[in-house]
Amino acid sequence: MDNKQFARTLVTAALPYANGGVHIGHLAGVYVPADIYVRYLRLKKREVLFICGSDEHGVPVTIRARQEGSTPQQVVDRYNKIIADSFRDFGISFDNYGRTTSAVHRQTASDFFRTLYDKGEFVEKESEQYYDEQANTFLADRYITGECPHCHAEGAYGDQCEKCGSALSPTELINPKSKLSGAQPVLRKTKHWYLPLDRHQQWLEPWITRQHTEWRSNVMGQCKSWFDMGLQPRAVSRDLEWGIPVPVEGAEGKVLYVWFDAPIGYISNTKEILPDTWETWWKDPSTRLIHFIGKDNIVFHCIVFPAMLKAEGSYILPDNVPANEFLNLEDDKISTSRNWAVWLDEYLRDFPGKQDVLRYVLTANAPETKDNNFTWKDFQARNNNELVAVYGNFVNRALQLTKKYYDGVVPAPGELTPQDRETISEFQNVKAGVEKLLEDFRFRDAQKEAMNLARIGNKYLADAEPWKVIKTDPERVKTVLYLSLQLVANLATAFEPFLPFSSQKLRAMLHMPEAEWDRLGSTDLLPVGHQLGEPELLFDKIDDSVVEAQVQRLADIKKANLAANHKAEPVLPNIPFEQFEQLDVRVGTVLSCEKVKKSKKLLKFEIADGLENRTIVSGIAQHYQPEDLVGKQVCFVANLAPRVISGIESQGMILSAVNFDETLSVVTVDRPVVPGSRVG
Ligand code: B3M
Ligand code: ZN
Repeated sequence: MDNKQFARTLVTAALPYANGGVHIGHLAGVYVPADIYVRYLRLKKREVLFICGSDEHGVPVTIRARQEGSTPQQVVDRYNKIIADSFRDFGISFDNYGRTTSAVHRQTASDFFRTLYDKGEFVEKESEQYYDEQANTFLADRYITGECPHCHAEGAYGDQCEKCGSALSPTELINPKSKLSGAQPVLRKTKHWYLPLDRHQQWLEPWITRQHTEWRSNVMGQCKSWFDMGLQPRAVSRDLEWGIPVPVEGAEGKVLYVWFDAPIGYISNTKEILPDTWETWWKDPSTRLIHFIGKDNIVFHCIVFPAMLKAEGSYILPDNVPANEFLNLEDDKISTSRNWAVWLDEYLRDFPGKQDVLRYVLTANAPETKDNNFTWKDFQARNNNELVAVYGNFVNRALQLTKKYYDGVVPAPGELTPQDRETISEFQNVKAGVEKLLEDFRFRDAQKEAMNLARIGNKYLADAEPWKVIKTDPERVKTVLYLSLQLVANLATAFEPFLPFSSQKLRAMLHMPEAEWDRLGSTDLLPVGHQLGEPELLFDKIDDSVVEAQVQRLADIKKANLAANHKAEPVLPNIPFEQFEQLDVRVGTVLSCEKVKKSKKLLKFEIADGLENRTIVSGIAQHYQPEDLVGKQVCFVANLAPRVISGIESQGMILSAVNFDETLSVVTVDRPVVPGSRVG
């Protein structure tokens, strides 16, 4: 829908679970695009509100608390702060960042449930669910583990097998066990309230598929597949202690399902800062509501929450839900449990002051239409080749030349040449381009379009060559630098939604107090005679060693994960003791060790074996430097029939352990022994 018909825009960003920090996937998928959009609307002087907060209920929080031996409240207090700090550090400019444990939220969510209950919008149903008789509690899906019915892996959860990825329900698990007590859970009857989505399908389906054809194709695709399967009633309560109590008689021990209360958090977090006018933002049809989310939240924002709002009856519905796909890290799915992520607090520790570099790279790689990939090499390349070499370089040249020729004062332009006119017409187009793309939620392309201003500027300077022309036609240089400085000022404005820190720094250098979006494209942002500030570098190069350290950190994590998940090979069939006795394993001291010529893998050993010494050839050259083995005591099979390897007779075999990653480690003894000692 054309957004001009709306008086104001309410933008929400998914409420992150307060059971972990924020990583680049969150930032790229939700918070940076939402922030760009909001900053843009503010620059356009539109009325806008940007709402977010921590999602503090749900089973993951209770699991985390149990693992740590703390309470759910302690967990969410800690992570709420970490998350809020990260967002603030990265310039995510929420008008309110609330919490779903706040008093206003508890009341709002509780009232919302009660309204739907009183209107008869729920269906009450009894069902059988697993109960832990030792812990005296019903078990959330995640609290039940067992054998996966599909791949037969142990340790599958009641909602999902992480080995084969199948979605499960707890009763499908073979040999279910409670994670609380280890006991086998039993099925017990329990009553819950369901939102009958099946009844809502008849208005939801045309509302999305006919009235919102402009929604992104990934969003539309998911909605259609839900409709095709036929919507089913969804339980909105749970048997749990942590959460907002179900406000109905006879509902002791039951709380609102976290996905029922979380989206209401958008409403309560609005109410919190605008207790008198929040209804204008939620109930007036001239308000436009936009939800920024990741793709795993599509069904809740496009189907469940709209059904809740419609059932309540007095709320507006979202006008758009620009959901992103996922960002991978170095070609692997980001995973909190495997620590496969770049955490925002760690990034800032390693790259202080470089928030905008990450914002830039994440937007350039935004997973808008398909999953995308973050790599440290690409991060470095985009910084060095785009931010430094294109944007920073242009700004620096324009400012340095102005300083050198005119003491940093904006010179008066003379007559314009055809080249000047062409440049002006090119950069005047950028405003319309960026705006159209932003209004269509195409942030990557919008940022690229903003970057075009710097490309135009670099080309203009390279063609006009003021550093040469100054000697022959100094008047001409005034025009060239005047226009270049206008381009620089335009860059500061155009990048304001994308790279707020850099724009602010650049405006300070230009002595330009405010960014005026409506004047984007003008050739008089900086008046003649205006005194500029001291030029500084806007961006700086990132060295190879810095990104190599990050790549190494990830390689170490990968290795640790592999080691942690490695399962030993099955043991070979049993052998009788006599057969074992036939094997003669001894300890020998390495007298000398050298590479076998023309072989990559082989080392030749001289081993003191307490008898006549012997030569052994072993395939471990890729795992050891020969000199590091000299003097070591190693174990070897002494009665293996000699074999000729690469022309050398090998009299035995040195024993090595084969690690999970196929690296080899020779078997040595724990304290020195006489060469030739038997191992047994
Ligand atoms: N906390 C899930 C998530 O972070 C959930 C979003 C709630 S938005 C109302 O993916
Ligand atoms: Zn499985």
